[in-house]
Amino acid sequence: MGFVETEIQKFENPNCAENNVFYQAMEEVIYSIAPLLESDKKYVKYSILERLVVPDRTIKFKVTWLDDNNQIQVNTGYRIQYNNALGPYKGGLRFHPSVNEGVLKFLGFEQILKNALTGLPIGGAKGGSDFDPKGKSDSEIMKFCKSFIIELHKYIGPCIDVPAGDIGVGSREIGYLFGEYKKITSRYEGVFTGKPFFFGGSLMRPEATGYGVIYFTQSMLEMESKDTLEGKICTVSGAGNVAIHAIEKLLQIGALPVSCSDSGGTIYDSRGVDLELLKEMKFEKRESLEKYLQTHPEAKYIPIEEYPEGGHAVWDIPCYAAFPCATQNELTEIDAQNLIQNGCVSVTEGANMPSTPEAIDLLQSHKICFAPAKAANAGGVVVSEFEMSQNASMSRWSFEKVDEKLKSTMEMICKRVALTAKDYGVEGNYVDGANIAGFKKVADAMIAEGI
Ligand code: NDP
Ligand code: 2IT
Repeated sequence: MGFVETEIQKFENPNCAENNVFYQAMEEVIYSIAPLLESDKKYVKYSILERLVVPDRTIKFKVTWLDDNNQIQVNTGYRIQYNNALGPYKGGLRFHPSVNEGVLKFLGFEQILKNALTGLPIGGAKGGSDFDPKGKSDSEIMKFCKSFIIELHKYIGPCIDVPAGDIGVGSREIGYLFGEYKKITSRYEGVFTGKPFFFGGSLMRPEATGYGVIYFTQSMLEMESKDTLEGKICTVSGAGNVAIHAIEKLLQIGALPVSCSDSGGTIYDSRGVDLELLKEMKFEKRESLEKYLQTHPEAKYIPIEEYPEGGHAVWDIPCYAAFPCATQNELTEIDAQNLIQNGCVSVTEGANMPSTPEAIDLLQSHKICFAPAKAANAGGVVVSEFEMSQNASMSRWSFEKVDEKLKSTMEMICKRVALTAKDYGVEGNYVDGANIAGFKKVADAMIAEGI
């Protein structure tokens, strides 16, 4: 048995299916960092991997709330405080029926390395609930958020753990969470990021992840001597915060984003996605994408069940660059095959772990530029840290200042990842570069801090 297999075996528990996504994330990292662990024995000596894969603590709690029919509802809430070697625990909250401990462990583990790559003083965490916000009234969302924070407030604080948004959690939810935190603690402090601007949020936090994804891709294409995105057809999946702002930035730089998708299906609009309509449908009315056809009957809508199982319609559209921005494992080997056949040149992960390991292997073996999530979607947490800085110093930065700092940080991450890959003999492999660079940073801090 080789070194990597031995390491992986230490952590696997085949009896726990919930943990599959966590093992997927962990295995990728172990494969990537094997050359580092073999060349520098201090990481094995200090048992860094064993210490990194186990969260510092997992907080699990009951959330009871009253729906609009006066029925009591019960959900489960979680916060996984994974590692704070580099700074306070930091990471989003996800509200989605698929949330369980395994999903949050994968997201929290990825967040440690992502946050390390930014070079900013932030540790890694993730949290959320199996609560489904879909179809809930505003008052139900508020009641759920308030009940959630009544329990979670005990464990968070500006120097302890600073939650933010993720799937199902945007500025509306952060507003309700913050409002209740303030009531319980009487403290007006930067304990959440992604707050609405008028009470302490940073300008550009809503746009940050999507814009950062495009800044990263521009930088990667330049480093790999490929054509720019200008004038190129791009495909985007998802129709939430990340996808919509990636589409917005693509339009601003003169690219042609032709798709978006939600949990019901995919829109293909060959003349370019109607951004204003999309924002209205998703941010204001929270409607299904099917309704896009009412305004643009010439566009195509492909319901999820009409596409052959194992693949996704959005990756069957010919494009120069693809941007999976919805959820984990939404780009499979079949999808990768379609992208390659259609001449795709680059894939950038906007969502967390949207590509399966088989898809990544196939794309990389065909020399497609592949930007992994923990590097490419770090823009969100980068501007979250800018929000923490602004809150701590009671200052407000201009949109231009945040945008400029975001762009330069994404370029810095891209260069760091590419150079690390080169240093470890895997030039062009941004997955290995990101894993090694992120791991090294947090591991060196853990060694310096002792056990
Ligand atoms: P949103 O809730 O704003 O949007 C999520 C989008 O993905 C929606 O269009 C949703 O469809 C779709 N979606 C969610 N789950 C599924 C599913 N199982 N199948 C198909 N479609 C699905 O979330 P975000 O845009 O914030 O997050 C998207 C991804 O980006 C996630 O992986 C998240 O972890 C990651 N991310 C987010 C950051 C942020 O700052 N928000 C930062 C870094 C990464 P529907 O509308 O039908 O629910
Ligand atoms: O996955 C992520 O990086 C996020 N959801 C954002 C985390 C944050 O703290 O802004």
